[in-house]
Amino acid sequence: MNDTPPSTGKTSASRAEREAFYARIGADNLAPLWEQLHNLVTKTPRSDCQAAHWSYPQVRRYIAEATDLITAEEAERRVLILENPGLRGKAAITTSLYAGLQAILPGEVARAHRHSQAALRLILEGDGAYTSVNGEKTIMHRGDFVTTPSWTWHDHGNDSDAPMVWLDGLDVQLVAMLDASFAESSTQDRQALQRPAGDNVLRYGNGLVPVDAAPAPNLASPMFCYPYERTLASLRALQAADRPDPHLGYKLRYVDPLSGRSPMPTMGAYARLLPRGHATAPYRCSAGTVFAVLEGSVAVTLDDRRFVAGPNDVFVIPSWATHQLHAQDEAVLFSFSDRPVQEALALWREQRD
Ligand code: GTQ
Repeated sequence: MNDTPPSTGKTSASRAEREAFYARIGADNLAPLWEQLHNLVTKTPRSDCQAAHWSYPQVRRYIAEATDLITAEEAERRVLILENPGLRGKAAITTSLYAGLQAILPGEVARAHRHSQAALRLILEGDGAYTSVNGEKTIMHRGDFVTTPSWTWHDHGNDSDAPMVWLDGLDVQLVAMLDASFAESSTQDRQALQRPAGDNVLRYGNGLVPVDAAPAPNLASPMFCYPYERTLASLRALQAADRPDPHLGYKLRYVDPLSGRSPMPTMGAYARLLPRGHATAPYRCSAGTVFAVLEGSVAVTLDDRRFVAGPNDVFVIPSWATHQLHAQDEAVLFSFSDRPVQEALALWREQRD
């Protein structure tokens, strides 16, 4: 803690003298680095973020209560925030990211707005509700990955006959840290549509793009829906032809078809398949990561705890926490993290034991 500068031969001052000095300079908005250097520049990441697990059946009961308590219209977004137990009160699931479970009932609308925070959705329950993004509707099905990039108008609605629930992931804490939050409400509940539903998938998602398509100023993929059936087919192709990576199983990243980069600059999203019985070797990386289970179940083992996550459960692994995943049945997992930010800034690290 107390790293005294090299001695010049003078007697060190007493603790009391130093404390008195700190108090005097404190009044002038100064502080001694040597009292906290090793807390600022740590050997490895030291996070308040903890590993945590939310059981879907349990949270689903609270969601049902929430839908009785408040309408989507009153709430604007009817969401239960997944609060990391080490970061309570901050609406954070990791140090940089927010996650929540959003519910929308048949006939409800979550009105149009836009904000500088980027959002992603992973559909967990229901079939046929929509999100509209910048003038285009996408009809959502379980397992679909949908993005609403920074400053895009978006509204949600449910014209199906069953509740829809999805996982929201936003870069709220990252944007807050940068003091770069801007938001605007639309005067319309539902934004005007300019293209047929699903246009983006056909226009950009078939290994073709319009000849003059150029990257958007918000660095976001023009494809904003990644249908689950395609994700599963890609995972199955890997499984049929390759051996699983010992640390990762079969793992894919979602990409912007124009740039090959992550669909949004601040969050990366990933899909992976773990064959039945597959146990990953110990792994850690510097991006705290949020997982959702789409198929099967996985036992998650960390240094100090173990839990089993089943369908639609969400769990979070903090930065630099060594973990292993053991697929009890064949498992398909979705995950997201701030990895693209760390990579862009040359900060991202991983360790494979
Ligand atoms: O759907 O636009 O969970 O703006 C938090 C903030 C969802 C959304 C959240 C949001 C949204």
